[in-house]
Amino acid sequence: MTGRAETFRNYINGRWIGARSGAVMESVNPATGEVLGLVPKSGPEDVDDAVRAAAAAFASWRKTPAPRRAEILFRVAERLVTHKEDLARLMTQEMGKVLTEARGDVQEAIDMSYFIAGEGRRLHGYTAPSEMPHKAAYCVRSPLGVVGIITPWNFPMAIPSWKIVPALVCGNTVVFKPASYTPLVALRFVQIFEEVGLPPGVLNIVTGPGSEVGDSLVEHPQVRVVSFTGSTETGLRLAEKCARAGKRISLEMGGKNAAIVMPDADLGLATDALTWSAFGTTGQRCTACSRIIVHRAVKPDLTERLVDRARQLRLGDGLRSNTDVGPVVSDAQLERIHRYVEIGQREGARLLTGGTRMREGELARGSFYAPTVFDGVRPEMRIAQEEIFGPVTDVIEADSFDAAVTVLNQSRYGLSASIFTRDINAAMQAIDDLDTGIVYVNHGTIGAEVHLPFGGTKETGNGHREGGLQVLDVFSEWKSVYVDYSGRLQRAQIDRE
Ligand code: UN1
Repeated sequence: MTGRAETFRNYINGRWIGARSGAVMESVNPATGEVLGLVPKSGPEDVDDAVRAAAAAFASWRKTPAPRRAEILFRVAERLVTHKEDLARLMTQEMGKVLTEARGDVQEAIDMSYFIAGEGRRLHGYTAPSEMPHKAAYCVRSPLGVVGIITPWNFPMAIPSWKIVPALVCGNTVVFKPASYTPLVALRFVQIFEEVGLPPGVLNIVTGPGSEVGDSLVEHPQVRVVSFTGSTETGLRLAEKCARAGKRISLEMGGKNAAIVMPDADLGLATDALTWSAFGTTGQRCTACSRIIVHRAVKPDLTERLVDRARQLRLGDGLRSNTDVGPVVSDAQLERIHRYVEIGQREGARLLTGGTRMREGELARGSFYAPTVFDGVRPEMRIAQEEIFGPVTDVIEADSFDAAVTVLNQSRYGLSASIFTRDINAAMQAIDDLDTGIVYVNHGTIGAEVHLPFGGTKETGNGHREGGLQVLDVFSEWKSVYVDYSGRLQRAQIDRE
């Protein structure tokens, strides 16, 4: 995309239309500062149009047999395969992750679409024997209605797919509000559903600021369920609104993920995995490893290896094949990350490498931050407690397995955890005792697969899961069915003879 920026539109009721106000906002490449496109800066009136369209489309979509709904979703998967490369390139341009990772993000949406489309022929309930003769009892999943979906910019296609595809297979209709940093990928994703023949109104997208579009979507009386991924602060605020209206909300929020490295670990493997977990996606994953809890016996060795690797990482435009780490998503994020680094230094942590905005040469055009490693971090420091969402990781020393587990669990969050050890007993005890939704053994904290439940404990979530079959519970309601074919009144719990 060069020259004059193209103007894009919302997709509402099967039509591409601008915001009613006519307002637009920019999507900017964080590696170059180039404006990639203009998208609607929508408001509550556009949300209302979209929700009404979705509510109207629900009447026939819920009655479309689930295997037929799934056929459309299989076609989405196929089309994503065909367009994987151009989608990945757009993603790299729009939010900065390197091209290999952007391909992985699209692949995750492909995996999710195939996986969940398969559920169109299952969506299993169960049958149960009744207490009464000549009476059938079983349960089925029913859709809820209009689902409001609010997603972040760090996985601009994977995370929307985790929500949109299961919502649709269950028979709901959707209004999707993507992150303001990544509207173009989101619009292109929605266009793919249009191209494969999803009926008008079933999936709608409205771009615009969270405070306007997100809030009015959550508050809209015709929205029955909300699925949100983003910060804990915003998530809990939206949850309050939902609680007042008696709506279901599935929250996927912050993380402060940690890995434990025991003295018997394969340190080469741990270095590879932790470099990837801390600095992959420029540290902007909710599963990123931002605390490395290492046993005293191997701390000098592991720290030296990590620092060495962090220094070798090449920063640059993610479209270049020799780039290891792309920019962070914006200058605002860059400044936030740097503030945390200053906080860490004030708290007495030792900066081993990084800690600087990168402004030499071509990097001056974008939002680049040097991969950063802190040593001498104490578990209660703010840099060890608060989510930084950037290429910054802390080394924390522990002198035993028990101490390491205690430090790992000493967090308000509980998304992903990992342990490096060759001792099967230590690994299994960690699996028992780590209070997180995801545990890895001899692997970093990132890289969850779509067919297992994804989510976290404590302030990371509110008990729901994405991915796995568990996601179907977010987007469906159970209906229990009793069919009495005895021809007489049979009172449950009472007529026992
Ligand atoms: C996120 O960081 O918000 O497990 C999602 C992973 C990826 C998804 C991360 N599959 O790291």
